[in-house]
Amino acid sequence: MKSGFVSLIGRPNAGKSTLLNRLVGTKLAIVSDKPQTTRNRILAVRNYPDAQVVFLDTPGIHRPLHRMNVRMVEAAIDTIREVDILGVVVDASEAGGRGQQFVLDLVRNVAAPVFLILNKVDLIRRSRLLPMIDEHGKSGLFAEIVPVSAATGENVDRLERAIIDRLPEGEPLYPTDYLTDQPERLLAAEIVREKVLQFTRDEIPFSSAVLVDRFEEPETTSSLLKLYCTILVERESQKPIVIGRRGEMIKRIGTAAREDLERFFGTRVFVDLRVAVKSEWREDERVLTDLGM
Ligand SMILES: Nc1nc2c(ncn2[C@@H]2O[C@H](COP(=O)(O)OP(=O)(O)O)[C@@H](O)[C@H]2O)c(=O)[nH]1
Ligand SMILES: [Mg+2]
Repeated sequence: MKSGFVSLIGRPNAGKSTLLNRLVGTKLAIVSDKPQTTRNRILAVRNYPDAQVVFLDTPGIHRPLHRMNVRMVEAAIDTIREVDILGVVVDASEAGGRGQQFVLDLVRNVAAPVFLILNKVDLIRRSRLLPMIDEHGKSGLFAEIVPVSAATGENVDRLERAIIDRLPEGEPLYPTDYLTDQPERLLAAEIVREKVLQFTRDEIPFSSAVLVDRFEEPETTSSLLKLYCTILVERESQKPIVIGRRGEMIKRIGTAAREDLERFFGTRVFVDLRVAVKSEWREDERVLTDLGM
């Protein structure tokens, strides 16, 4: 039996959360086409016949401009020295710039084997892949270089096998029915936030957060799970954007969230959303702690 921790780190939008969800077969981490979607480290366990792998999804590594972002980047970097294998996820369809170089420099002196995961290969021509693998191979930084598509699942099985090969021998670290360290109320808030990111544009994705005011589990199998949330925004002018004309936007967010929540929890769900303005919440330690950061 093998077991160990594997962290997925990288630039924002590389596809770390999509890959985590693919690896554990459940949507635990929300995904969007906006950078900085993931704000917490998310632990998720996958059991194989001969191994237990504990995957860590992390916020993208970027230059932090707010206290919130400092915590996000720290959460990612803190995993580097705690894991048995480090997975650096790179968007292979984009040219690597200084941000990517910063991430590669971070893993230079790591004792654990470092895997380079070239993601989004569904977006590039095959002929571009080999030179890319060659190039990164020359750096001597990586124990393995594995091209995958987290979106289609292509080659993810090869990545899993390579990970298990390199894990230390060991008994499972978590009970086999343990999936994630994310509390249900936080998972619920994240689903609401995903819909905010999906339907709103411009500054809202970066300056909004979702606080759970109440999370009531159904008392009987036929009753409703009830979720009461406040969507925080930073400025008065952002409130009407989230609410929408005649409340259309907030209704759309609530309906889409409810559908996902019902699928996730396997029960009927009632969602109540409010919008509140709290300026500079991204600098407020108490709010950040309430958000599980
Ligand atoms: N085409 C394609 N898109 C992907 C792939 N993996 C992730 N994405 C998309 O890239 C965006 C960022 O993904 P996400 O998992 O949130 O990235 P993260 O910030 O690294 O966690 C989303 O729009 C995903 O749907 C992939 O393998 N192929
Ligand atoms: Mg993410």
